[in-house]
Amino acid sequence: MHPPLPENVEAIFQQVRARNAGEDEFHQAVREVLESLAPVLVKYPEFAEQKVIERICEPERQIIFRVPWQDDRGEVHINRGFRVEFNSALGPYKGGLRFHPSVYLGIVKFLGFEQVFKNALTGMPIGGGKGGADFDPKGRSDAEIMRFCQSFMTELHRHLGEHTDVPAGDIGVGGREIGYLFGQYKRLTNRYESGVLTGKGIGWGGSLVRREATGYGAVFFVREMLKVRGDSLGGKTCIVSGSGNVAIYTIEKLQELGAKVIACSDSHGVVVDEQGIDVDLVKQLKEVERRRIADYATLRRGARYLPGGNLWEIPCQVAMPSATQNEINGRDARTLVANGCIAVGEGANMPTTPEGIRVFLEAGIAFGPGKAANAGGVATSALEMQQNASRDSWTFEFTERKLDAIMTDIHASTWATAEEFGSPGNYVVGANITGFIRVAKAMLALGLI
Ligand code: NDP
Ligand code: 2IT
Repeated sequence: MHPPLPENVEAIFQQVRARNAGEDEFHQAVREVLESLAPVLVKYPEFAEQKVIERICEPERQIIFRVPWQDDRGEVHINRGFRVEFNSALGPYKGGLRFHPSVYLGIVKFLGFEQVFKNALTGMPIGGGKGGADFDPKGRSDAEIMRFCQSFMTELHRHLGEHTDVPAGDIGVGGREIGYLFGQYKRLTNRYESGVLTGKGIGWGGSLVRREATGYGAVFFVREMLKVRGDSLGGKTCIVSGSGNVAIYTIEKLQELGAKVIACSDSHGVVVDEQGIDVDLVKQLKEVERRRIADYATLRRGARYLPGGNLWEIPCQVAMPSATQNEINGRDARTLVANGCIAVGEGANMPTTPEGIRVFLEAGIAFGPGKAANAGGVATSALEMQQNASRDSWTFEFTERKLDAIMTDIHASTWATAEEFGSPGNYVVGANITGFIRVAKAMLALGLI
């Protein structure tokens, strides 16, 4: 099913599999990068001689810890917390925290591994890491969320620092959780160390545009992919999976650029609104009232709710998966292509299965992999760190222009690398190789690390 790897790289992959048994998502993320690397090892034989691939696949440090907390009725719960500090060749470990019941070491490691190359692609001085907990925030009160965050940070704080490891949000972790986490870090350390977390609120060290950045950035990346094809987003019919942070600001920017978004979703079902999704209503439901997307259809005339529906069966020209990993399989990809989809931009991390990616690439549609397309979130986190370091705060317009320039640059460099290494138009190869070379060169320059 997978294309073969060169013999020496296959041996490395088998070793990674054996050393990290049962971590399927991590294996999947590693395999995808290794499949891109054959021409890199020809140009840079020192990477193989110095075992850079083996080193990059082994996290620098993995922290697993107990998170005990009490719910509002006084019942005790125990969750498992993680922080995988993957690679610090380019800067402090940087990457989000995910609170979701599916979280285990394999998920955190796949996310951390991808983060290393994504962060390198931004051109900013940030290494890669990821963390989280198998905690389910659904249905929990503010007080329960606060107690969980405080307990989580009570252990994690000793591993963090503005020059060491700088977490941010991911699934289940947004502005509210970052506030509780930052407050506890501040109490434990007696330091107002703004740069230790990003995604903070405006008024206490946060950056304008960070909330919007992943979604806006993903749309800028798709705009660039269409531009090289002599096309634009104007008038395009789009679908966006999820209805969380990334999905909401993807919808908002698509609409600003003249596209029509007719559907979005959550883990329970799909909402279809042929007039175009009312993004302010989605914000009110999800960001303020924390309700399900099903309620959208009861509040908006003409909208339909499909419980358990498959979003990818809705015909569109542009699809932006923005919910979770492996949400588009081979069959979904074939359906999208058959229905006329010409561009896919991954707002989520690894939302397309390897078979799905092959379908898109073979069909010749514009496919923007998450490492490149969703890098705007972490890039704007790095802009937040810059503002914290200089005790400055920039305007929305200035910060958005910087984000746009970074995404345009990531598009240009992944495009150029794909061409240089013999896979023109293939942004998967372009992103994997560009990120890998930047990290590998720094690792070699820093000695045997
Ligand atoms: P949110 O928690 O804000 O939203 C997640 C959305 O995805 C919700 O609509 C949720 O539905 C849905 N979802 C989550 N898990 C599943 C699942 N297992 N099956 C189906 N639907 C699911 O998270 P974000 O928007 O921040 O993150 C979305 C994706 O973007 C993730 O892959 C994340 O790693 C990636 N990402 C996030 C960045 C950021 O800055 N936040 C940056 C770069 C990438 P429900 O409410 O029903 O669970
Ligand atoms: O996957 C990601 O890039 C994120 N969740 C954002 C990480 C960050 O540090 O802003």
